[in-house]
Amino acid sequence: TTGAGTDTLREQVAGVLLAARDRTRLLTECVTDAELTAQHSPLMSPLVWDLAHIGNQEEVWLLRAAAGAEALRPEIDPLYDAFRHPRAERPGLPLLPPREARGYVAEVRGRVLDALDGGVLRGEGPLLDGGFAFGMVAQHEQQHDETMLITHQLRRGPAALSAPPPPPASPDAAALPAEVLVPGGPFTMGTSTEPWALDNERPAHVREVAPFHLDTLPVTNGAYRAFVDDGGYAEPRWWHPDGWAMVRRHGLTAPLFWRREGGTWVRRRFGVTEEVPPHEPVLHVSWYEAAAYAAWAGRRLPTEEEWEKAARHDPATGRSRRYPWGDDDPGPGHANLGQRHLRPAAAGAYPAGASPLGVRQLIGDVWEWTASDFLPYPGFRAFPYREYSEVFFGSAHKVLRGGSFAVDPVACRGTFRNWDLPQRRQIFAGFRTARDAEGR
Ligand code: AVJ
Ligand code: FE
Repeated sequence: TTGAGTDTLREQVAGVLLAARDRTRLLTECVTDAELTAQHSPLMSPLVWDLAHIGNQEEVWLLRAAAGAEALRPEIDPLYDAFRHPRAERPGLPLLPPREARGYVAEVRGRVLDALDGGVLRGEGPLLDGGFAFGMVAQHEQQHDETMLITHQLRRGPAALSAPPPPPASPDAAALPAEVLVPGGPFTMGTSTEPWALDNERPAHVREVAPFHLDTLPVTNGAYRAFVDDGGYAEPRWWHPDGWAMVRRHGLTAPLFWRREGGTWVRRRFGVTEEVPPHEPVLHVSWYEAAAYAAWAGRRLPTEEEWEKAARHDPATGRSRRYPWGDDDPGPGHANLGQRHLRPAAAGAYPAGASPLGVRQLIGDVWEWTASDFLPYPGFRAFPYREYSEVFFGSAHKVLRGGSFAVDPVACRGTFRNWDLPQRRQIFAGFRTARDAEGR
């Protein structure tokens, strides 16, 4: 790379690392040390584990692998290896206490910035190409910042976080058609050119997609409530057998955090109780609940290729773009991302983020469950480690697309793939529905 090119890249890399750290500090400095080391849910790690794990991954990939430096704290690697200890067991480990964890992540970051000043980006190899390892580590930190925000949502007690409300639905939203027709035909799925795309988004390849209809907006609380009120949670015919077993086993009657109070549904949100807002996209539903709602509505979840075609295919040029609105990085007018607001915007917000066919809020607000299992694309190659994606491929995990209000732009693209178990409800997930087009 040329000198000028690396200077710009260095600034970009330093910028995304700093933004991630600002977010991490916000999430870990607003509670007491006791709350940092406590386990707020068996589904989650103590916040102090996420904190040191962020630093440990940065040490492994940026200091050791990219900069070729000697290990700083090799003895703590096993503690922060996500595959060695399930989340429920992490509070019992001899974790670094809050002060040491903060010192460790700061020490690693100082050395990473020194390596950047020392010209590490002028090195060669796939890890340094386009600053990939740095982009990957910034995304990793931001992904754990979303995980930590989920922990905050599960935490009991008074509010520790607050943010201004998102923008309202745009005035034209009420007149939008309920669904759009996405024409059939080939489109390019995945990417071979996005420099910080992760291994599971690669390579770009052509997929044939049959014509289908897709909801213009995410399914709202109000729409979902009609399913609840219609006895949806008491009617096995809408449910996948495993989903029905889950409903029965746990006595589910509504999304996670919903509670009946008098004649209304209320929910607790980051320490504050409020009425469930009818115009907001539904949140905290499992894949089973999303699929059951879709069946009740006479529809289905979109596949991930349908979702990506709706989000990226430009019918005017036939090209797949980076985002629904084009190739520009997400700005505050495009999408609700980055924990700027600690809730989804009403369905019908962000008209500037619409796709060419007029589909709204594909990016941001809520992760969207798709019908698809998490599988490799043809030509997939694990990089830089099998445990990022490859070990999760198979029928156990369902793909989510689009990103929630808790996702940072650095970890969000039209090609980005998230995945989780179909029973998970604590994640910031909702959905939209689809149906086959006639005569296909
Ligand atoms: C892509 C969100 C499923 O949190 O398990 C974090 C991201 N990988 N550390 C997860 C991840 C390693 C991953 N998800
Ligand atoms: Fe991780």
